Amino acid sequence: MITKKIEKAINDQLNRELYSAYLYLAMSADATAKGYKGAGKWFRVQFQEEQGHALKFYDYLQSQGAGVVLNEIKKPKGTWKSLFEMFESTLKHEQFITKSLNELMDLAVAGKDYATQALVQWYITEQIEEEANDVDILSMLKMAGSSTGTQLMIDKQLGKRGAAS
Ligand code: OFO
Repeated sequence: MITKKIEKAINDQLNRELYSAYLYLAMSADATAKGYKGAGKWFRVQFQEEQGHALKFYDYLQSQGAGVVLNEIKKPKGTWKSLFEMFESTLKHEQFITKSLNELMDLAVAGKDYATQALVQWYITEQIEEEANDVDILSMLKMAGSSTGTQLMIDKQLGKRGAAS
């Protein structure tokens, strides 16, 4: 059983995860349209991962007999100037998600809600990997600079990303 306060906070986080999915689908479309098929695939896998994150909160709410509230999902931006800008926005967004998960954890700790703490810990651990991946990709893109050849090599590498688990 979870409190109404935690229920509302989880529903807000569920909406953020759905927005994340939406944002990465927009990036996938833009990258593919610009000829970066590898990045297009990378973001499509990320879109699927975020849907999984949203569903994990959804299932938890239902397992607790709490209500699922599906709010409006904000419209994401549609175009980015470069792959670098795209991954810069990705890292910034993930840092925002980490912050919101930390706040959710604070609420769960304050309410001595151990089940929610265990759930949110899973996401916090996942965020370490997500942010590290973005930092790695950004540093590769920084090294590539304006070299189209190197950017295309990185794009090819991004396209090797496997399906979402
Ligand atoms: Fe991109 O991470 Fe969800 O939580």
